[in-house]
Amino acid sequence: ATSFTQTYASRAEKHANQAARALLETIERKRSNLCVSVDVTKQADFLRIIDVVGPYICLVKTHVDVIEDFDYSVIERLQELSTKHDFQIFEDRKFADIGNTVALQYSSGVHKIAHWSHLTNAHPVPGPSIITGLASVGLPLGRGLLLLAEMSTKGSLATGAYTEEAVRMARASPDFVIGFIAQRRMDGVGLREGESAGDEDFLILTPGVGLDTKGDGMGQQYRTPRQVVLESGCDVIIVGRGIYGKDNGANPDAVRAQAERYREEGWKAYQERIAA
Ligand code: BMP
Repeated sequence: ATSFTQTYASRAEKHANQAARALLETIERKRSNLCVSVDVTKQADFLRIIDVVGPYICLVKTHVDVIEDFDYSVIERLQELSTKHDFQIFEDRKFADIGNTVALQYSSGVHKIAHWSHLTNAHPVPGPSIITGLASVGLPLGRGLLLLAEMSTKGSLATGAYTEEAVRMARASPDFVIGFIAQRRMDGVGLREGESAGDEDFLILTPGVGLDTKGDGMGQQYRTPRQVVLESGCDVIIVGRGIYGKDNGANPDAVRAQAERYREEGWKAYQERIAA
């Protein structure tokens, strides 16, 4: 069986990277392949939303640089919530510079991402040295990296040969690169003649997920959990505004209801997939 029909639990057993294993185990334990993306600008909104959705998710995705009243105590609260509700953390930093610079951006500055974020991601545009730079910081801490192989936005340039090169870059660093931000399964993509996929198992985390709208008027494109998990073979659905709405999650009951709804849809699609 390919990873398409394998359970999260059986994939966890085989994964060499600690962060990948932890995520897969969390998904299985909580029966949730839902990641919530909490893109709000106030600490209080950020922490309230996470506390409400915590029971229904495997992963919290952050953009900590948008928090206006950021200080390091937000991270400490986030870590407490991660323990309380049993979820992993993914700072969606989208690194895109030379190895030396990304190593500094990952380890240092105000946010010290590597110290608290189990997963982070990078654009493959600089080439393999971006992985070397990030791995020098992240590997000793047991972290995992996702490469942006595709994007959800209209007119994305991350297609075709670019996507294939991203997968080749990942294949060359299996200890640290655990998968992709992408819109579909990537097993075997970009293999050259005579190469085989072996037992590679990339995790696919997929943004651009929404049940009620097709887009946001700024290029975002939404697909349903069923399209993403069952039809495209992705592993984790990433949902932001579909869960916390237009009012920064002011109504906790509404946020909870949406989190339950997306969790349910994502899990149903997975169960159908492994039964295929
Ligand atoms: P929303 O569900 O509200 O559209 O949010 C999607 C989130 O996923 C945002 O945080 C965005 O930065 C991120 N994202 C995306 O939408 N498409 C991509 O291709 C890659 C992303 O990281």
